[in-house]
Amino acid sequence: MPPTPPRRATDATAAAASPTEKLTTYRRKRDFTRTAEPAGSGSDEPAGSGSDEPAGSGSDEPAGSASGEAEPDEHAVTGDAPRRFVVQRHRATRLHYDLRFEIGGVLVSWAVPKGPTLNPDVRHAAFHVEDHPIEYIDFEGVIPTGEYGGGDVIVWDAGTWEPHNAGPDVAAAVAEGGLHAELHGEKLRGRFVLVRTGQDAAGKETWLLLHKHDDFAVGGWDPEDHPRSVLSGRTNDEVKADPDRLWRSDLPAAQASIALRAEPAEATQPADGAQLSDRAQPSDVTQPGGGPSEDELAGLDALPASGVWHIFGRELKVTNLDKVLFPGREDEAPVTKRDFLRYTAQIAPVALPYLADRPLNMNRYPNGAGTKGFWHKELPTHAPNWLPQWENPDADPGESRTYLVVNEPAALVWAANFGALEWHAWTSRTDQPRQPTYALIDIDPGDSTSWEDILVLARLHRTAFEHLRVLALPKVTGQRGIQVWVPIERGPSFDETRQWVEQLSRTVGAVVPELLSWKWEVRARGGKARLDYTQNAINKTLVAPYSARPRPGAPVSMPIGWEELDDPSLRPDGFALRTVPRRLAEKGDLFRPLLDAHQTLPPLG
Ligand SMILES: [Mn+2]
Repeated sequence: MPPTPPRRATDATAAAASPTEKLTTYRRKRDFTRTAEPAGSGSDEPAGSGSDEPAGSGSDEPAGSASGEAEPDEHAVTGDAPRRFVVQRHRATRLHYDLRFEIGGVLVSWAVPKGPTLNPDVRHAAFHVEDHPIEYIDFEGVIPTGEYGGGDVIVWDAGTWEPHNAGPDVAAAVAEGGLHAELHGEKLRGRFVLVRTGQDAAGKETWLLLHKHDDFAVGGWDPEDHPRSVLSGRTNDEVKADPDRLWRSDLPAAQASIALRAEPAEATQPADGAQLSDRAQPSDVTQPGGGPSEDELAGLDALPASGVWHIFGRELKVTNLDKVLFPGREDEAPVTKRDFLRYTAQIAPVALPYLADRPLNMNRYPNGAGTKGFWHKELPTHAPNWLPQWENPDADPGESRTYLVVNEPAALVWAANFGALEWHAWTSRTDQPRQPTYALIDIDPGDSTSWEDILVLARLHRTAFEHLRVLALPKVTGQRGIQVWVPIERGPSFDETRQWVEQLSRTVGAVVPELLSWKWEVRARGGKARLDYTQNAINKTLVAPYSARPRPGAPVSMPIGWEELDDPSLRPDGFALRTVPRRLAEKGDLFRPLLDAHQTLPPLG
């Protein structure tokens, strides 16, 4: 075995350090002056420049911020209750597993590229990385893309553990370069050994992780054969497609885990390991109030006409709050910008899965829905630095190049304050902009198309998709039409997708030729409806689910159930900003099944 390297200062003091002192490295790696690198993962990469620290320093730390400081974990202090451990499968620059032990009120951590295994015949390299705050123990979700260490994280295993060789001072054993741990997880059980072997070229401690030949050993066991989260049952792919949470390492640890969707209050921050797997499942979650807190909403109400709103962990400068953005409908009061921002914050966690990782085309009406709007795609240079954005590498000179990407709820609130009354996300994602993830059917009414005609066309599509056994879901547009959204696995081009939709539309349309025109120009259509397949193209969009429309009363483009086509009270503009929260509380997000679908479009006979 190579000689033991000199201990780093953090190790030498680890045994005696308080949780506050132990988190110093973690804090140093966060830069509070700008969007910091995530969750310390900048340095828990198994390879790379993890030991480089950004320029920010712990002195930027807001007072009393980390809860490891305010409320040291009771278990660690008393030593009575079981110690917890977690293994997070983290896809960042490289896939690795983060093995974290609760020791002294923090998570003492190793990054293991090949993962922990029950196989006693192999030894896997491990890299001792900085301690993480205890709040990270149940984090599952995404670390913002575009930042170092950005990626997706699942709670791959969790449970309790006991030290075996350490006596009362486990931190000292780690500092000495050896830890024997008896794990009681859902996947990992039995005796594991971590032993320090040296230092890599970057100065990072190298260790080996192995499983003893005990009753729990399983020859040939491979962690990659057991890919699902013990928290949610989901894979990294599934969490990435529809994350529940975002980790904002520039915030104090107690606030860093940002809910991206509404969830019951009891679902947050389990108090002990036993609750880790009791967390509410995403499907339980419908209440839009779980996004912004009461305090955050009250903060908006308390602002004068302009000011700084603290929302979703960001400071947003908001303006003209009392301006009317939407005239009232019938005898309702008009909708002010303050009302619109409140709605946006409430709906953002619900709408986020349909916007995330996609360029956003903003339909702006800075002077309100009664005026003429315009498309705005280029993110303005005055936009705050933390806004997620994407550079379109294929943009022609003079064409929009830098797009807003709504990867966190506050980004949508920013867009709303910017006057984006309508949100149109691309149907492709930024990493593969030429491959759509939805095929879209747009039942677009003409001047003489009645609502009954639209319903006839929508029901024909319902029948068609039933026959095809393809998952597709409708939404009303908030104006006069209905759209059908069809989730597809990436692969086919926009051209192929558009051809499929055209073929389907012409087949359906042949049943009711009297209702439809296939003419391109509106004037040539004779007032008839059109099945508009042409929006299946790069940078062409339909209005996003839950977006408002620029009409009196702020109607909303709302997902509906297929059976609602037979509800005589259904109207294409029947859901509006003031009624959507109640509807969501009753029905939930009816588009949610689209997010878990993995389907390809079948050949059409
Ligand atoms: Mn990691």
